[in-house]
Amino acid sequence: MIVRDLKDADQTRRRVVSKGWESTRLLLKDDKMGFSFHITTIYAGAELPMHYQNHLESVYCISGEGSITDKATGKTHAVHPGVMYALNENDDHILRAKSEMKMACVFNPPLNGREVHDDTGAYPLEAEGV
Ligand code: 9YT
Repeated sequence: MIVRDLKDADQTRRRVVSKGWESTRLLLKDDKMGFSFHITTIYAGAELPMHYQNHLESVYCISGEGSITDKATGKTHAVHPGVMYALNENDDHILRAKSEMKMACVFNPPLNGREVHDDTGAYPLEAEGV
């Protein structure tokens, strides 16, 4: 069994800080679960174009308010506590945070640990571990 406390993980290299967001990666590839699991904070006012071409991601909003735009359809969906979205088609999207948002995120395949977005909004398949 694996048990980790977010407060402890926040003090380690599991916490990755980037432009407009930070994410603490509670489960990673090394844990051999077949997915990674993260608690992500999107800072208030952030507008994040993302396109995970190498990963499927699902996201559950724990707190905060914002929106997600599906670039393929142009449709914008409200994101608030209780809303889940799944990028089941590696969807190109823009996430906007009206207020700070806390999100629980799952990635398949799992992240290694230190991934941040490249110029296309994707994460590479091979990145440094924690
Ligand atoms: C919600 C979202 O995709 N934010 C970007 C960070 C990502 N979830 C991560 O690396 O944990």
